Amino acid sequence: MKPLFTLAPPILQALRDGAPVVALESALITHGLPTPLNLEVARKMEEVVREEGALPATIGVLEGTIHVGLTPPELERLAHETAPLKVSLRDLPAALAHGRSGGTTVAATSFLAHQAGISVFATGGIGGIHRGHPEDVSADLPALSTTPITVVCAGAKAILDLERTLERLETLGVEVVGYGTDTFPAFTSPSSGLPVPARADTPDEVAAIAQARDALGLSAAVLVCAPIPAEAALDWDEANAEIEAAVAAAEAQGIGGKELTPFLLARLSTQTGGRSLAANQALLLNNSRIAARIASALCTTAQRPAAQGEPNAQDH
Ligand code: PSU
Ligand code: MN
Repeated sequence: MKPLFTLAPPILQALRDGAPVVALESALITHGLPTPLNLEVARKMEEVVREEGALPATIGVLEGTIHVGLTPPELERLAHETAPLKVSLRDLPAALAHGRSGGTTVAATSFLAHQAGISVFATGGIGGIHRGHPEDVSADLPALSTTPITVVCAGAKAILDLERTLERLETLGVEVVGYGTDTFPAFTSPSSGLPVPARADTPDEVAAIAQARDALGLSAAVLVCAPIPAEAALDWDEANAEIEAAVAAAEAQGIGGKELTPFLLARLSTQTGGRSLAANQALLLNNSRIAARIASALCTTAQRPAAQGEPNAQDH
């Protein structure tokens, strides 16, 4: 019988050795980016993590088996899959039972990375509450509130209602940390102008926040929000106008549910002549680099003797 879950041997070894590992998601490979850019970017993200001295573990589902740490041929298979599923948390059981293949969203990847013992995860932009459809709330949000992991992103995707999304993150107890910024980044633009509750300027500062969360036994993610590098960014007002047009097109075509996010991303790319796609790629690589540095900082500080003998909230 095929296993439900496999952990690549080098990842297992790194985790045993206390070496830095960064989880990467695969819904952006199957549903976020067009072929052949999807495979190219997935490989580049892994490369960037390696450059920073950490091990990448791209997570996905192949023929009913969860892979934590897809091998290069497995990554290629997933990227070339003809009708891949977009696998969020609720989709996992049926995907496994039916032997399906698919890319895991932020919700599913966070859960699986945490199960595997990986503490840091990089993505592009998290899901959230859709513009004009406050009832369409990404499963990413509740998943982040119950998964004690560190997620590095460029905020929530700009196609969303960022204000409502930020509010909901507060309700859910997710620590939102601006990385070198005091405002919530807007995915392909550096700032939404909305203030964030906390700020960190170095990987060590993020590591300290994650460790304090763990010491308290809190269950929610630390969401590290890094602005897209300026040279690749879209102007926020211009991006907003394009997003409004894309949202109107989705409305006119009756697109909703799990198809909405991929539709909006693809539509924006067409509208901006590929500029939103280039920006998406730049922020993914930037987030991967930052995640690797945070994973390394967590490994270094985890060995600090000061951590020993401290009270653990879970023991009381
Ligand atoms: N980041 C990107 N591109 C993407 C995504 C993130 O740069 O396509 C994916 C993530 O997997 C996220 C999903 O979980 O979009 C959100 O989809 P939805 O809004 O349907 O929850
Ligand atoms: Mn949705």
